Amino acid sequence: MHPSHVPAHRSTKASHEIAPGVIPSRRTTSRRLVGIFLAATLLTGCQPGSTTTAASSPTGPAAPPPATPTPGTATAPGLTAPQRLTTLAATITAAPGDHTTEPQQGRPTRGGDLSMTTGYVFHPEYLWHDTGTSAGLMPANPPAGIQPAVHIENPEAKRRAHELIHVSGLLAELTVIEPRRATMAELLRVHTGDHIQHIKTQSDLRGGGDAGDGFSPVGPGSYAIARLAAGGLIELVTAVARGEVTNGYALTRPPGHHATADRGMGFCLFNNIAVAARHAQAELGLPRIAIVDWDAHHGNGTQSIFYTDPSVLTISLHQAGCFPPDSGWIRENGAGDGTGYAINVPLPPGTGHAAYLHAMTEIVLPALERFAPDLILLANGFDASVFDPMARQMLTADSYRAMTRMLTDAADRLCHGRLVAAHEGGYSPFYVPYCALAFLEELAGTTTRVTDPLAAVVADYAAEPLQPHQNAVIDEAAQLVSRIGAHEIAAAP
Ligand code: 3YP
Ligand code: ZN
Repeated sequence: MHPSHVPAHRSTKASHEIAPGVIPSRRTTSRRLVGIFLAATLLTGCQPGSTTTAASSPTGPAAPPPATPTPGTATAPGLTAPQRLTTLAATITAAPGDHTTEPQQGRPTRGGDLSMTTGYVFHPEYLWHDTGTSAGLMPANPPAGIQPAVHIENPEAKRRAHELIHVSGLLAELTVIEPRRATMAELLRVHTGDHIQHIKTQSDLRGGGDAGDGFSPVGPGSYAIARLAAGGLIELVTAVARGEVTNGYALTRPPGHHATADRGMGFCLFNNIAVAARHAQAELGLPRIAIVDWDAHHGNGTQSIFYTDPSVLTISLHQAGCFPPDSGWIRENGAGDGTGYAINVPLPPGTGHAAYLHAMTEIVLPALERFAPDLILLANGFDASVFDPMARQMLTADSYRAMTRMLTDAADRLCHGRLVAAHEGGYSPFYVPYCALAFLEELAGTTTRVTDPLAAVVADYAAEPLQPHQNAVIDEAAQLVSRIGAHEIAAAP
């Protein structure tokens, strides 16, 4: 991990507090990283450079990093490119298996707080939600030349994320929580009876149907699976409310944040987070709920469900104008009693690490402080990553780690650590797993021996400094923080 990817006020506690006699997990990987770093240089033609160099010099990075190259690989100027690649491949596979399920004894969790536990919800049925074929997302239509392909919202990224969570050894440190199906009464707290019936009807069709907008496939039986997704989040929030776990992550499908009260859209059937929020308010004694949404797309469904409700603060960071069209602008700030309780940060395409951290610091954290939630819910999309095909943002696994730390710190300060994340978007099968692992490691306050294999490749992307046009949006949205609560104060007799 590049040191600059960790906010200044913290460190990766587990990496420097390793008990005597325990092999530091980072050391074995750092040697391999050097090799990967140099391979990236070789493959892309980019010059490696420290983040600070890249960020401060308009002419680009100059000096190579101060790392010591592995003898025989990097410093082999006499070798041809194919020879260097072969040598590199040998380096990165030098220690097979040392990153898998060996227990790492003596690793502290959450600053040594052993009472802190992280819940995890997953179920194979989530992978059985069948989105079928399409032209990525447009319905396939061979006569019209629209060639069928695997739908972009398919199980692969999520299956691989779950497998990495297992193989890394992290799963063994989590409290696994079994999902159940949300009941009709629970869904009705958020959705209309007509919408629920529509999903059921579509789900009963032999070939499946659509949730509402023509982009949101309902596979055969997906009604039951969508209820298992919403119910999984309900079970997780319940465990957090009861203090059985401190925080948690529900790696669910189908996603939820675009679904409105009466319509599915953007691959979403039921709004899982909204259903969990209403359950927490109605049954768990958690009246004030903040929903942070860092999926690359606007959390329009969640926003619309709570738009006039001051008991639920929604904050969405997303790529401006990406999806839904014409949605998620700064001027959408809540209405009626909910005025001030919807916050949007429409970030320009190309926004990366520095700007997202700045938005977290300038908007999300102060908004949370001001709102003082009893529970923080997170619509956790990994489609703002640099490798995602459905958006054009530039986050890395370490960006998600750093942003997660900011949220766990806020949750610790404000609401006994209660932070519950629901999986949303994220479509890179090869990168989502590393983002999810970094996120979940940070949530659990630990690290595994598995590190982002692409970290060196993306180090320079992530080093992109905060740019003026990004800063302008963040500055403007930051003005909204003081509007939280201002409406009631103005309306008071
Ligand atoms: C839904 C249809 C076109 C864009 C797509 C976005 C899905 C998503 O990841 N939302 O968060
Ligand atoms: Zn998304």
